[in-house]
This record gives sequence, C-alpha cells and structure tokens, in this order.
Amino acid sequence: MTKPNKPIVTHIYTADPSAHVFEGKLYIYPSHDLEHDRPSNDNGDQYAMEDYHVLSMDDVSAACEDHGEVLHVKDIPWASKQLWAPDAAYKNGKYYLVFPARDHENIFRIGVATSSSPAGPFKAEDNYIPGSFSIDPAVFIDNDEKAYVYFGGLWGGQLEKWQTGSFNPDAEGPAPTEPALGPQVAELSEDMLTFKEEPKEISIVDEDGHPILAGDEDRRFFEGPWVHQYNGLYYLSYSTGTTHKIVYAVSENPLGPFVFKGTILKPVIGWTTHHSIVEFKGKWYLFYHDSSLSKGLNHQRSVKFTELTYNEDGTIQTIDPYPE
Ligand code: FUB
Repeated sequence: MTKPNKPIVTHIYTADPSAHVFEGKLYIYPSHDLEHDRPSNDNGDQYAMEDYHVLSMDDVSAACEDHGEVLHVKDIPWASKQLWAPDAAYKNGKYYLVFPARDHENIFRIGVATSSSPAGPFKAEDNYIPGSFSIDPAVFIDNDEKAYVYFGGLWGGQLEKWQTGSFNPDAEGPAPTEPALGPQVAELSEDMLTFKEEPKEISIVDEDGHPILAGDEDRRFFEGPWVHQYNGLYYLSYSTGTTHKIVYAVSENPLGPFVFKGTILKPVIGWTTHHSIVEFKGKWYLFYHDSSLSKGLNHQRSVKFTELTYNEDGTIQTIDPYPE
C-alpha cells in the first residue's frame, strides 16, 4: 500500500515527480536515479540518469505500479546523457513525454517522445525542440487548450548561460541586487513538437510589484517550475535551490507576471527539492522527493506525496515533510 510521506516505490530510486490524472488513474513521471559513488559537484554530474520509468496508482492508498523502462538515452538520437526531470501531457489523442537531456555538445535541450498509452513505451523524436534550452520542462494545458511549456534551472541547468539568446559557457547569473532570472515559457505548436514562438522569461514580483532579486535566495526561482490552476488563478511553484524550499507565486495570466505568495514545502533531506501539484478525486496532492531512503545521498532520491490544503483566500498551507 502507498502511504503519504513515504517513498511510493522502494525497488528503484526516483525523483522529480510530475503527477497527472490520465484515464482515471494517477500517473507519475519521475527521473530514475542511479546508484553510483562518483563525485558530486555544483554542475550536477552526479545526476547521471539514463532512462525513464512510469509509475501509476489507481488510488492514493493503492499500491504503486512500476510500468518499467519506457525510454532509454540510447534510443534518443539527439541526446548524450543525463535524462533529468520529465513531464507528460495528453493532447490530440496521444501522450507526450517532454524531457531534458544533454545533447552531443553537452548542452541541455528539451525533447519530446510520444506514446498511445500514458504508461508508455515512448518513442523519441529524432531532434530536440528547435530553440529549446535548459532543464525541467513542465507542460500546462490551459482551458482554451493552448499548451505551454515552462522550463529552466540555474547552475547545472545552464539557464544563466542563455541570457543573450545564445549559449555562452562562461556567463554567470545576475548580481545579487539585480532581478533574478525567471523561468522561461513557450506556447507549444498544435502537434506539441515545436515552440510556436520564442520562449519568454516569466517575471516574478513581490506584493509591491518589484522584481524578486537574484540575492533573495528564499524567494528567487532556481529550478523545477510547475503551473496549475485553482479557482481561476494560475499558480507557479518552483524550487529555491540553495535555500531548499518549494515556493509559489500567483497570476491571473499564464504568462505572468506572478506575485510571490509563500512556501509550500519546507526543506527535505537531500540537496534538491522538486515537486508537482495535482487534483485527484476532489483532493489536492503535492508530489515531491527526498533522500531519506538512501540515508541522505543527494543523487539517490525517492518520490513521496502528501495532501495539499488551500486556505479560503487561495493561499496554500505550508507543508512540513516530516510531521510528528
Ligand atoms: O534530477 C536532476 C535535477 O535535480 C532536476 O532537473 C532538478 O530539478 C533537481 O531535482
């Protein structure tokens, strides 16, 4: 049986869960962490994932099923290594796995693979999405059926290196007193395989409309964007990286600007924190990961979930990952 705040599977290490309801079941699209003892660094070389598995649950208390390997890096012509946090979407009668990986020049790109089933297997396109860069894609399909992909991540995720519109391997992030880099967003074409337009940076501001600054590490965007809708508003949630929180900001428009609101999840065991939010059978859930099962190994993480509660004013109650 699957229990809140416990790993949903323990036979493999999983991370970066993107949860969706497809065909009446909860499907979870995680990264598949590998066991190794190679050194760790700020570039994230320890996150050396090579394939994806799909997980599903008939109900939050039912056992979690592992549908096995659904895509391997050797079957992705454009990719060389590091299959990081994926997401999935349903459109046009097909399922799309949208994922980042390093290309053959060591640059992170975002690619698409398709399947007729939410459980895969997925077949990768020959090339990555033209004009794509960085990591952590999250697809949001709006009420008008427009599909947006939000993405980006600092440090190993290379977002800093694209500030001029092309890849500069030596570029650093903005100074602490400058506006932080926001996540990127692009509308996807009808077939979900290309960007309809050039990606744009999302602005995240405080309650007075001032941009969140790069030095404001408790609130600035680091990686892992996720967008969901609640009571007609768009919620952008993300990891603050160096301060290890999942936080959120709200907007009336899927393209922002988003106004910072607060913390959803306090720090977990392990350096990274990464999440998704999904409504299932009338309740809201936060899927996240930590490194408790591996006793704190940053690159051997386990997906967990817990219920998420909104206050009457639409704010989200802060979650303690280790309740008494
Ligand atoms: O799993 C590799 C990277 O770690 C993800 O892309 C980030 O969001 C962080 O969880």
